[in-house]
Amino acid sequence: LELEEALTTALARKEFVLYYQPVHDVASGRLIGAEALVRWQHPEWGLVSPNEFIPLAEETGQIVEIGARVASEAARQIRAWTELGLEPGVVAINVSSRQLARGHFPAFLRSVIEENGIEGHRLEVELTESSLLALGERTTDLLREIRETGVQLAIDDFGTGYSSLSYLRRFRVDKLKIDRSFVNELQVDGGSLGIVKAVIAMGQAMGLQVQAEGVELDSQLDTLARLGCDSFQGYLRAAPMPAEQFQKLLGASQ
Ligand code: G
Ligand code: G
Ligand code: MN
Ligand code: NA
Repeated sequence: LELEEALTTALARKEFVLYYQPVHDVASGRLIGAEALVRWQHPEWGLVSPNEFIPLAEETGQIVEIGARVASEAARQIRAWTELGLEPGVVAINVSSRQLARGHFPAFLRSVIEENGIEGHRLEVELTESSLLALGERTTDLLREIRETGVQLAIDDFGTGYSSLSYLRRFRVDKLKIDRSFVNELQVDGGSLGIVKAVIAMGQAMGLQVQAEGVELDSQLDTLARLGCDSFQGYLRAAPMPAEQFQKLLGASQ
């Protein structure tokens, strides 16, 4: 209850900020975008990780308001960078099933895009396999309506949930993000190599982009390059960083 009240206060005081983790093209190494990750800048507790408050916010429903702030802020930032003559690429945001289930998420996205005057394809929405399943019958329509806004769709943590081939055919998405647990074990466990190989091959066969998460080692990146993975993020290149720092990277890369 205390944390719930603290989150309400945090919303009122606008204490949520976005960090950006750079996303790079595997083949060329070029910077092609970022994943926006929320943090809570608490006046006494300092920077609070989303792991500490997203689960509760999902339970209380506060995730809807937090998620709305995240989407608006990402769009505002894309606009600001574009106006500075920078090319931010595609910025991904994480969206919980509760956010999707409530109200009119596609219409909300559309208004965010229009109010900030950005192109829809500048934004990417990351959904997990479990949120897709949680929505049941409504998923197909919701995904179609999201794609109609021009926003790209990615399946986050791919491979950790119910990774079914039939839903990949049914639900049209643009990208699969290979969960970092598989990338992490690439060099130690033959099983993970097989999974990563299979996901990349499947993505290619279905015309989907494949992005690896949590790349920490050169050897992991080498393997991903050899297998034809499209893009990656991870500590090897950069951890999530404040907007100003990402802006410097954008400036330096162009
Ligand atoms: O950013 P970090 O590095 O600590 O993220 C921890 C977890 O919090 C991840 O699973 C990530 O998907 C989730 N997360 C980060 N930002 C958001 C957000 O804006 N909305 C939702 N729903 N989850 C987020
Ligand atoms: O669940 P999701 O994939 O949205 O969350 C991404 C999480 O992974 C964030 O907590 C982010 O800080 C973290 N992360 C990003 N790159 C790396 C990495 O190279 N190694 C590890 N261990 N975590 C990472
Ligand atoms: Mn994510
Ligand atoms: Na992930």
